[in-house]
Amino acid sequence: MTINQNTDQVLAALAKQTVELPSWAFGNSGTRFKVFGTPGTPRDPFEKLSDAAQVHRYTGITPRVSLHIPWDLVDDFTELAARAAREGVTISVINSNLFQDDDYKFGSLTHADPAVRAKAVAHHVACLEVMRAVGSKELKIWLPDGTNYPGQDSLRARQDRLAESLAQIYTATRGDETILLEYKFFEPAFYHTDVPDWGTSLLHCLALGPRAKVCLDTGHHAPGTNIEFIVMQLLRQGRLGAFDFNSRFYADDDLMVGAADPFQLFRIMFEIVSQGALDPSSGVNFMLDQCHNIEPKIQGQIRSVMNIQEATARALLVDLAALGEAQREGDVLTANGLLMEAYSTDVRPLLAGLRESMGLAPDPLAAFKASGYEARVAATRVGGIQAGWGA
Ligand code: PSV
Ligand code: MN
Repeated sequence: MTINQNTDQVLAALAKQTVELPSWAFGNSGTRFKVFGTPGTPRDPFEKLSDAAQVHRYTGITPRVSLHIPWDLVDDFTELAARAAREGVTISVINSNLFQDDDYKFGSLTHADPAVRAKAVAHHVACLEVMRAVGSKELKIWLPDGTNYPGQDSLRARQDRLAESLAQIYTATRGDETILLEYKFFEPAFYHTDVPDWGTSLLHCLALGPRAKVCLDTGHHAPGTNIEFIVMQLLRQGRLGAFDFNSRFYADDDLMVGAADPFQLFRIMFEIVSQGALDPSSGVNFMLDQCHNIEPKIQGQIRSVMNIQEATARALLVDLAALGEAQREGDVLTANGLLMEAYSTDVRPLLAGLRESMGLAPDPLAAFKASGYEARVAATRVGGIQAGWGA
Protein backbone atom coordinates (compact mmCIF):
# COMPACT_ATOMS: atom_id res chain seq x y z
CA MET A 1 0.00 0.00 0.00
CA THR A 2 1.17 3.52 -0.77
CA ILE A 3 0.73 6.94 0.81
CA ASN A 4 0.96 10.38 -0.75
CA GLN A 5 4.70 10.98 -1.22
CA ASN A 6 4.37 14.71 -1.89
CA THR A 7 5.48 15.89 1.55
CA ASP A 8 5.86 19.51 0.43
CA GLN A 9 2.20 19.58 -0.61
CA VAL A 10 1.14 18.01 2.71
CA LEU A 11 3.19 20.51 4.71
CA ALA A 12 1.92 23.46 2.65
CA ALA A 13 -1.69 22.41 3.31
CA LEU A 14 -1.02 21.95 7.02
CA ALA A 15 0.70 25.33 7.26
CA LYS A 16 -2.51 27.03 6.12
CA GLN A 17 -4.83 25.21 8.52
CA THR A 18 -6.42 27.19 11.35
CA VAL A 19 -8.71 26.25 14.24
CA GLU A 20 -10.94 28.68 16.17
CA LEU A 21 -11.13 28.44 19.97
CA PRO A 22 -14.25 28.89 22.15
CA SER A 23 -13.93 31.43 24.97
CA TRP A 24 -16.08 29.19 27.19
CA ALA A 25 -13.52 26.37 27.09
CA PHE A 26 -11.33 28.45 29.44
CA GLY A 27 -13.97 29.02 32.12
CA ASN A 28 -15.05 26.50 34.72
CA SER A 29 -17.57 23.96 33.49
CA GLY A 30 -19.04 20.70 34.62
CA THR A 31 -22.08 18.53 34.46
CA ARG A 32 -25.47 19.18 36.05
CA PHE A 33 -24.00 17.41 39.09
CA LYS A 34 -20.96 19.57 39.81
CA VAL A 35 -18.79 22.32 38.44
CA PHE A 36 -15.23 22.04 39.76
CA GLY A 37 -13.18 25.18 40.18
CA THR A 38 -9.57 25.35 38.97
CA PRO A 39 -6.91 27.76 40.26
CA GLY A 40 -6.12 30.41 37.68
CA THR A 41 -9.44 30.17 35.82
CA PRO A 42 -10.18 33.47 34.05
CA ARG A 43 -12.51 35.88 35.80
CA ASP A 44 -13.59 37.86 32.75
CA PRO A 45 -13.50 37.77 28.93
CA PHE A 46 -10.16 39.61 28.91
CA GLU A 47 -8.48 36.83 30.86
CA LYS A 48 -10.19 34.20 28.68
CA LEU A 49 -8.56 35.83 25.64
CA SER A 50 -5.16 35.74 27.33
CA ASP A 51 -5.54 31.99 27.91
CA ALA A 52 -6.72 31.40 24.36
CA ALA A 53 -3.66 33.29 23.11
CA GLN A 54 -1.46 30.77 24.93
CA VAL A 55 -2.89 28.02 22.75
CA HIS A 56 -2.01 30.05 19.67
CA ARG A 57 1.46 30.81 21.00
CA TYR A 58 2.33 27.11 21.20
CA THR A 59 0.34 25.60 18.31
CA GLY A 60 0.63 28.52 15.88
CA ILE A 61 -2.68 27.66 14.23
CA THR A 62 -5.39 29.12 16.52
CA PRO A 63 -5.50 32.84 15.77
CA ARG A 64 -9.27 33.27 16.34
CA VAL A 65 -11.56 33.10 19.37
CA SER A 66 -15.36 32.73 19.45
CA LEU A 67 -17.38 34.62 22.04
CA HIS A 68 -20.72 33.65 23.63
CA ILE A 69 -23.17 36.46 24.41
CA PRO A 70 -24.17 37.35 27.13
CA TRP A 71 -21.42 35.31 28.85
CA ASP A 72 -18.73 37.48 27.26
CA LEU A 73 -20.48 40.83 27.48
CA VAL A 74 -18.13 43.71 28.35
CA ASP A 75 -18.72 47.45 28.59
CA ASP A 76 -16.32 48.24 25.80
CA PHE A 77 -15.90 45.75 22.97
CA THR A 78 -13.35 47.95 21.23
CA GLU A 79 -11.17 47.49 24.30
CA LEU A 80 -11.73 43.73 24.22
CA ALA A 81 -10.77 43.59 20.53
CA ALA A 82 -7.66 45.66 21.31
CA ARG A 83 -6.69 43.23 24.08
CA ALA A 84 -7.13 40.35 21.64
CA ALA A 85 -4.87 42.10 19.13
CA ARG A 86 -2.22 42.70 21.79
CA GLU A 87 -2.34 39.00 22.63
CA GLY A 88 -1.98 38.06 18.95
CA VAL A 89 -5.50 36.75 18.33
CA THR A 90 -8.74 38.13 16.87
CA ILE A 91 -12.35 37.83 17.96
CA SER A 92 -14.33 35.85 15.44
CA VAL A 93 -17.68 34.03 15.62
CA ILE A 94 -20.28 35.49 17.98
CA ASN A 95 -22.57 32.86 19.52
CA SER A 96 -26.03 33.87 20.64
CA ASN A 97 -27.61 32.35 23.74
CA LEU A 98 -31.26 31.32 23.76
CA PHE A 99 -31.06 28.81 26.58
CA GLN A 100 -30.68 30.73 29.82
CA ASP A 101 -33.61 33.11 30.03
CA ASP A 102 -36.87 32.33 31.83
CA ASP A 103 -38.88 33.74 28.94
CA TYR A 104 -37.57 30.93 26.75
CA LYS A 105 -39.04 28.07 28.79
CA PHE A 106 -41.31 27.05 25.89
CA GLY A 107 -39.10 28.30 23.09
CA SER A 108 -37.39 31.40 21.79
CA LEU A 109 -37.40 31.95 18.02
CA THR A 110 -40.29 29.43 17.84
CA HIS A 111 -42.28 30.65 20.86
CA ALA A 112 -46.04 30.99 20.39
CA ASP A 113 -45.94 34.49 21.90
CA PRO A 114 -44.80 37.07 19.33
CA ALA A 115 -43.29 39.19 22.12
CA VAL A 116 -40.92 36.40 23.14
CA ARG A 117 -39.96 35.79 19.52
CA ALA A 118 -39.29 39.52 19.12
CA LYS A 119 -37.06 39.44 22.21
CA ALA A 120 -35.08 36.51 20.78
CA VAL A 121 -34.70 38.28 17.43
CA ALA A 122 -33.59 41.46 19.22
CA HIS A 123 -30.92 39.45 21.05
CA HIS A 124 -29.47 38.49 17.66
CA VAL A 125 -29.55 42.09 16.49
CA ALA A 126 -27.55 42.94 19.66
CA CYS A 127 -25.11 40.14 18.75
CA LEU A 128 -24.73 41.69 15.29
CA GLU A 129 -23.77 44.94 16.99
CA VAL A 130 -21.11 43.11 19.00
CA MET A 131 -19.84 41.61 15.75
CA ARG A 132 -19.50 45.04 14.20
CA ALA A 133 -17.70 46.38 17.27
CA VAL A 134 -15.10 43.60 17.24
CA GLY A 135 -14.79 43.10 13.47
CA SER A 136 -16.47 39.68 13.37
CA LYS A 137 -18.37 38.46 10.31
CA GLU A 138 -20.13 35.34 11.59
CA LEU A 139 -23.15 34.92 13.88
CA LYS A 140 -23.77 31.41 15.18
CA ILE A 141 -27.21 30.33 16.26
CA TRP A 142 -27.85 27.17 18.19
CA LEU A 143 -31.54 26.75 18.91
CA PRO A 144 -32.36 24.90 22.14
CA ASP A 145 -36.09 25.09 21.29
CA GLY A 146 -38.22 21.97 21.23
CA THR A 147 -40.86 20.09 23.19
CA ASN A 148 -40.77 17.33 25.79
CA TYR A 149 -44.13 15.72 25.11
CA PRO A 150 -46.07 14.73 22.01
CA GLY A 151 -48.91 17.19 21.55
CA GLN A 152 -47.21 19.88 23.65
CA ASP A 153 -47.13 22.20 20.64
CA SER A 154 -47.67 22.09 16.90
CA LEU A 155 -44.50 20.86 15.17
CA ARG A 156 -45.58 22.64 11.99
CA ALA A 157 -46.46 25.97 13.58
CA ARG A 158 -43.09 26.03 15.35
CA GLN A 159 -41.24 25.55 12.03
CA ASP A 160 -43.23 28.37 10.46
CA ARG A 161 -42.50 30.68 13.38
CA LEU A 162 -38.83 29.72 13.25
CA ALA A 163 -38.61 30.50 9.53
CA GLU A 164 -40.14 33.92 10.14
CA SER A 165 -37.80 34.73 13.06
CA LEU A 166 -34.72 33.59 11.17
CA ALA A 167 -35.74 35.71 8.19
CA GLN A 168 -35.89 38.75 10.46
CA ILE A 169 -32.37 38.05 11.74
CA TYR A 170 -31.06 37.45 8.23
CA THR A 171 -32.59 40.74 7.08
CA ALA A 172 -30.67 42.51 9.86
CA THR A 173 -27.34 41.17 8.58
CA ARG A 174 -25.09 43.05 6.15
CA GLY A 175 -23.83 41.71 2.83
CA ASP A 176 -20.53 40.49 4.28
CA GLU A 177 -22.02 38.78 7.34
CA THR A 178 -22.84 35.09 7.60
CA ILE A 179 -25.31 33.20 9.77
CA LEU A 180 -24.27 29.75 10.98
CA LEU A 181 -27.25 27.58 11.97
CA GLU A 182 -26.31 24.70 14.25
CA TYR A 183 -28.45 21.56 14.68
CA LYS A 184 -28.83 19.11 17.53
CA PHE A 185 -31.18 16.15 17.79
CA PHE A 186 -31.97 16.38 21.49
CA GLU A 187 -31.34 18.39 24.65
CA PRO A 188 -32.52 20.42 26.42
CA ALA A 189 -35.77 19.27 24.78
CA PHE A 190 -36.21 15.52 24.63
CA TYR A 191 -39.24 14.73 22.46
CA HIS A 192 -38.30 16.92 19.54
CA THR A 193 -36.02 19.83 18.81
CA ASP A 194 -36.88 22.44 16.20
CA VAL A 195 -33.56 22.15 14.33
CA PRO A 196 -32.71 18.51 14.98
CA ASP A 197 -30.61 17.65 11.94
CA TRP A 198 -28.52 18.90 9.06
CA GLY A 199 -31.44 18.60 6.64
CA THR A 200 -33.64 20.93 8.67
CA SER A 201 -30.79 23.36 9.13
CA LEU A 202 -30.02 23.28 5.41
CA LEU A 203 -33.68 23.85 4.48
CA HIS A 204 -33.79 26.97 6.62
CA CYS A 205 -30.46 28.17 5.22
CA LEU A 206 -31.63 27.65 1.64
CA ALA A 207 -34.77 29.64 2.38
CA LEU A 208 -32.74 32.45 3.95
CA GLY A 209 -30.13 32.95 1.26
CA PRO A 210 -26.49 32.34 0.36
CA ARG A 211 -25.09 33.85 3.56
CA ALA A 212 -26.76 31.26 5.76
CA LYS A 213 -24.77 28.08 6.31
CA VAL A 214 -24.90 24.98 8.47
CA CYS A 215 -22.74 24.48 11.55
CA LEU A 216 -21.96 20.84 12.21
CA ASP A 217 -21.26 20.04 15.87
CA THR A 218 -19.75 16.56 15.91
CA GLY A 219 -21.40 15.78 19.28
CA HIS A 220 -24.92 16.48 18.01
CA HIS A 221 -25.67 13.19 16.28
CA ALA A 222 -27.17 9.89 17.29
CA PRO A 223 -24.63 7.10 17.90
CA GLY A 224 -23.54 5.48 14.65
CA THR A 225 -24.41 8.46 12.44
CA ASN A 226 -22.16 8.68 9.39
CA ILE A 227 -20.98 12.24 10.00
CA GLU A 228 -18.55 12.28 7.08
CA PHE A 229 -21.46 11.69 4.71
CA ILE A 230 -23.12 14.83 6.09
CA VAL A 231 -19.85 16.73 5.64
CA MET A 232 -19.67 15.62 2.02
CA GLN A 233 -23.28 16.54 1.31
CA LEU A 234 -23.05 20.00 2.86
CA LEU A 235 -19.82 20.71 1.00
CA ARG A 236 -21.49 19.57 -2.20
CA GLN A 237 -24.18 22.20 -1.60
CA GLY A 238 -21.66 24.87 -0.62
CA ARG A 239 -23.40 25.15 2.75
CA LEU A 240 -20.93 23.78 5.25
CA GLY A 241 -20.20 26.94 7.20
CA ALA A 242 -18.43 25.62 10.26
CA PHE A 243 -17.58 22.77 12.57
CA ASP A 244 -18.01 22.67 16.31
CA PHE A 245 -15.45 19.95 17.00
CA ASN A 246 -15.58 17.84 20.14
CA SER A 247 -16.07 14.17 20.91
CA ARG A 248 -18.71 12.07 22.56
CA PHE A 249 -18.96 8.67 24.14
CA TYR A 250 -22.65 8.87 25.05
CA ALA A 251 -24.53 12.15 24.67
CA ASP A 252 -23.24 15.63 23.83
CA ASP A 253 -20.17 15.06 25.98
CA ASP A 254 -18.13 18.05 24.68
CA LEU A 255 -14.90 16.12 25.33
CA MET A 256 -11.64 16.73 23.50
CA VAL A 257 -12.01 16.14 19.77
CA GLY A 258 -10.37 12.94 18.65
CA ALA A 259 -10.40 11.49 22.17
CA ALA A 260 -13.39 9.19 21.70
CA ASP A 261 -13.02 8.24 18.05
CA PRO A 262 -9.86 9.35 16.24
CA PHE A 263 -10.83 7.22 13.22
CA GLN A 264 -14.08 9.16 12.82
CA LEU A 265 -12.14 12.43 12.96
CA PHE A 266 -9.82 11.08 10.25
CA ARG A 267 -12.80 10.13 8.06
CA ILE A 268 -14.28 13.61 8.49
CA MET A 269 -10.98 15.28 7.65
CA PHE A 270 -10.58 13.02 4.63
CA GLU A 271 -13.86 14.35 3.18
CA ILE A 272 -12.66 17.88 3.90
CA VAL A 273 -9.25 17.35 2.36
CA SER A 274 -10.41 15.39 -0.67
CA GLN A 275 -12.96 18.09 -1.56
CA GLY A 276 -10.48 20.93 -1.18
CA ALA A 277 -12.28 22.36 1.83
CA LEU A 278 -9.19 22.59 4.04
CA ASP A 279 -8.02 25.68 2.20
CA PRO A 280 -9.13 28.86 4.03
CA SER A 281 -10.72 30.05 0.78
CA SER A 282 -13.39 27.33 1.21
CA GLY A 283 -14.89 29.47 3.98
CA VAL A 284 -15.35 26.51 6.33
CA ASN A 285 -14.56 27.63 9.88
CA PHE A 286 -12.99 24.81 11.93
CA MET A 287 -13.90 25.57 15.52
CA LEU A 288 -13.77 23.78 18.84
CA ASP A 289 -16.83 23.61 21.08
CA GLN A 290 -15.57 21.84 24.17
CA CYS A 291 -15.58 21.99 27.93
CA HIS A 292 -12.69 20.85 30.10
CA ASN A 293 -14.41 19.77 33.28
CA ILE A 294 -11.58 17.84 34.93
CA GLU A 295 -8.45 18.33 32.79
CA PRO A 296 -6.36 21.55 32.68
CA LYS A 297 -8.17 23.78 30.23
CA ILE A 298 -5.38 25.36 28.17
CA GLN A 299 -3.65 22.00 27.88
CA GLY A 300 -6.96 20.43 26.88
CA GLN A 301 -7.30 22.93 24.06
CA ILE A 302 -3.72 22.38 22.91
CA ARG A 303 -4.22 18.62 22.87
CA SER A 304 -7.44 19.03 20.86
CA VAL A 305 -5.71 21.20 18.27
CA MET A 306 -2.94 18.60 17.98
CA ASN A 307 -5.56 15.86 17.51
CA ILE A 308 -7.13 17.81 14.64
CA GLN A 309 -3.71 18.40 13.08
CA GLU A 310 -2.85 14.71 13.30
CA ALA A 311 -6.15 13.66 11.71
CA THR A 312 -5.66 16.25 8.97
CA ALA A 313 -2.09 15.16 8.26
CA ARG A 314 -3.20 11.54 7.94
CA ALA A 315 -6.05 12.56 5.63
CA LEU A 316 -3.56 14.47 3.46
CA LEU A 317 -1.42 11.35 3.26
CA VAL A 318 -4.07 9.33 1.44
CA ASP A 319 -2.78 8.47 -2.03
CA LEU A 320 -5.68 9.96 -3.99
CA ALA A 321 -4.42 8.83 -7.40
CA ALA A 322 -4.14 5.21 -6.29
CA LEU A 323 -7.46 5.48 -4.48
CA GLY A 324 -9.23 6.76 -7.59
CA GLU A 325 -7.84 3.90 -9.62
CA ALA A 326 -8.86 1.28 -7.06
CA GLN A 327 -12.35 2.78 -6.88
CA ARG A 328 -12.74 2.75 -10.67
CA GLU A 329 -11.63 -0.88 -10.79
CA GLY A 330 -13.95 -1.92 -8.00
CA ASP A 331 -10.95 -3.04 -5.96
CA VAL A 332 -12.59 -2.78 -2.58
CA LEU A 333 -9.74 -4.04 -0.45
CA THR A 334 -7.10 -1.84 -2.07
CA ALA A 335 -9.33 1.23 -1.78
CA ASN A 336 -9.99 0.58 1.88
CA GLY A 337 -6.35 -0.37 2.44
CA LEU A 338 -5.17 2.96 1.04
CA LEU A 339 -7.24 4.83 3.60
CA MET A 340 -6.05 2.60 6.40
CA GLU A 341 -2.42 2.96 5.31
CA ALA A 342 -2.64 6.73 5.69
CA TYR A 343 -4.56 6.41 8.94
CA SER A 344 -1.92 4.07 10.36
CA THR A 345 0.98 6.40 9.58
CA ASP A 346 2.67 8.10 12.52
CA VAL A 347 2.48 11.77 11.54
CA ARG A 348 3.95 13.15 14.75
CA PRO A 349 7.48 13.59 13.31
CA LEU A 350 6.01 15.39 10.27
CA LEU A 351 4.07 17.77 12.53
CA ALA A 352 7.07 18.34 14.78
CA GLY A 353 9.01 19.38 11.66
CA LEU A 354 6.17 21.66 10.57
CA ARG A 355 6.19 23.40 13.95
CA GLU A 356 9.95 23.86 13.87
CA SER A 357 9.68 25.41 10.42
CA MET A 358 7.12 27.84 11.93
CA GLY A 359 9.55 28.75 14.72
CA LEU A 360 7.60 26.76 17.32
CA ALA A 361 8.60 24.07 19.77
CA PRO A 362 8.05 20.59 18.30
CA ASP A 363 5.94 19.53 21.30
CA PRO A 364 3.42 22.32 22.10
CA LEU A 365 2.14 20.66 25.27
CA ALA A 366 5.58 20.20 26.77
CA ALA A 367 6.58 23.76 25.84
CA PHE A 368 3.44 25.23 27.38
CA LYS A 369 3.87 23.22 30.57
CA ALA A 370 7.50 24.33 30.84
CA SER A 371 6.52 28.00 30.44
CA GLY A 372 5.12 28.23 33.98
CA TYR A 373 2.01 30.11 32.76
CA GLU A 374 -0.40 27.95 34.77
CA ALA A 375 1.41 28.61 38.05
CA ARG A 376 1.67 32.31 37.23
CA VAL A 377 -2.05 32.81 36.63
CA ALA A 378 -2.94 30.65 39.63
CA ALA A 379 -0.87 33.03 41.77
CA THR A 380 -2.06 36.29 40.24
CA ARG A 381 -5.73 35.63 39.49
CA VAL A 382 -6.96 35.82 43.03
CA GLY A 383 -10.18 37.43 44.15
CA GLY A 384 -13.16 38.05 41.91
CA ILE A 385 -15.47 35.43 40.50
CA GLN A 386 -14.15 32.82 38.13
CA ALA A 387 -15.89 32.61 34.77
CA GLY A 388 -17.98 29.54 34.30
CA TRP A 389 -20.95 28.02 32.58
CA GLY A 390 -23.55 30.74 32.42
CA ALA A 391 -21.21 33.62 33.17
C1 PSV B 1 -25.14 23.30 22.30
O1 PSV B 1 -25.00 22.04 22.84
C2 PSV B 1 -23.82 23.87 21.84
O2 PSV B 1 -23.15 22.91 21.04
C3 PSV B 1 -23.97 25.17 21.11
O3 PSV B 1 -22.93 25.37 20.20
C4 PSV B 1 -23.87 26.12 22.24
O4 PSV B 1 -23.79 27.45 21.91
C5 PSV B 1 -22.66 25.53 22.90
O5 PSV B 1 -22.98 24.15 22.92
C6 PSV B 1 -22.31 26.02 24.23
O6 PSV B 1 -21.25 25.25 24.70
MN1 MN C 1 -21.89 23.48 19.44
